[in-house]
Amino acid sequence: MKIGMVCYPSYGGSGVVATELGEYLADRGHEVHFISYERPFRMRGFHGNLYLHEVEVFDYPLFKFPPYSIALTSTIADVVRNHDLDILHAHYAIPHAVSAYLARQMLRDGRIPIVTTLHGTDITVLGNDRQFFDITKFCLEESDGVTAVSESLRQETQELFGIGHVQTVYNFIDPEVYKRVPNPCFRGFFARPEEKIILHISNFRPVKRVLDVVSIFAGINKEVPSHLLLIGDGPDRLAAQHLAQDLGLAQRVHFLGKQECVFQVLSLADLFLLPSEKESFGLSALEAMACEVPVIATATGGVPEVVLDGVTGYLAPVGDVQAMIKMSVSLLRDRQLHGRMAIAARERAAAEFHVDKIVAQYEEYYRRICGISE
Ligand code: GMT
Repeated sequence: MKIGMVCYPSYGGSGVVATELGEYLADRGHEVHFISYERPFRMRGFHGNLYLHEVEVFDYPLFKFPPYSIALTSTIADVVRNHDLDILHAHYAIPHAVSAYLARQMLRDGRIPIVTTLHGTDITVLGNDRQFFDITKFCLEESDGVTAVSESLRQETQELFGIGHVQTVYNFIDPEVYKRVPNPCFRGFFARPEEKIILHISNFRPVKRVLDVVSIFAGINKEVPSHLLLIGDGPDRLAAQHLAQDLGLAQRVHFLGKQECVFQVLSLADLFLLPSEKESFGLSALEAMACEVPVIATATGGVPEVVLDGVTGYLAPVGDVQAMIKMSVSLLRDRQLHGRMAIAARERAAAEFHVDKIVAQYEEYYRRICGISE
């Protein structure tokens, strides 16, 4: 099939999922056209089946706000026309599903099917906002297919918008890429052999509760000498840095910024923290599990569908820092329990969220939406 993949290119779950999905579909013989405002950051090198169409926004002194959604719409329409696409797959409702719908309206010669994949905050934050509610509902109703990355998000979407045709397709992992590759030399940069390494990865938005990450770490470190590595960047980074300094932990909290080979850092970690306010899936937790890192997270959104409480990590109520400290300390102190959870995490990630299984589900979904029988 010829597939148009409309996505954010930046550091963040929806862009990562869209990019990796496009690449695996290309490996399986599909022609995939990424449409985005720049090269998706996780995009690999050259591939004969992969194309990138960068959206250029015309700037003009009259525009206080450059009209990105309009530029995106005309780029989508051009790509559909020039490459004879079979289907458009919009990741994240705003503005991608809206622009896909508008592009289809512009193309009078056909009715290209649109699949919209909801990733979380497009529904839980933007969709809940009065300004975006009606347009989100409209473009979901106009999409031929809508998928959600967890059962929890599917239910929330259906309850919020009253639409029936939402299918859960989980996020995925390639266990050949995400696997534990121990590197004592790298580990030695951050911690002595007897110290533990705690990891957090996110875009440091308030919804991730990065300050809780630092507070949980402070509690862990009192009991079990450790270091905290933080990957990513975003609005709460400065506040987290200040909190670490105020708690006297500046030498133990390491802000590594955005990193590409995340599995290398995951391979150093003993524990992964994800104390988010909301989390429709928790891709970073899945990546950690695949690298044999048990997860301490909040029981919010789709996280309990990924992290099995007491099996691949522990779950606590949002904001319950003390509970997360207690769970972390008891796990880090019990070598056998930690080993069992690490293996269970890897097994669950590789079995339930294997890239081959999930990409096949998307292919099947595309065929159904396009009315193609096998
Ligand atoms: O909100 C973010 O953290 C980024 C967002 C995105 O779309 O880039 O992530 C969401 O999508 C990811 C991929 O499907 C999910 O793993 C994250 O759980 C989800 N984030 C939230 O729901 C907060």
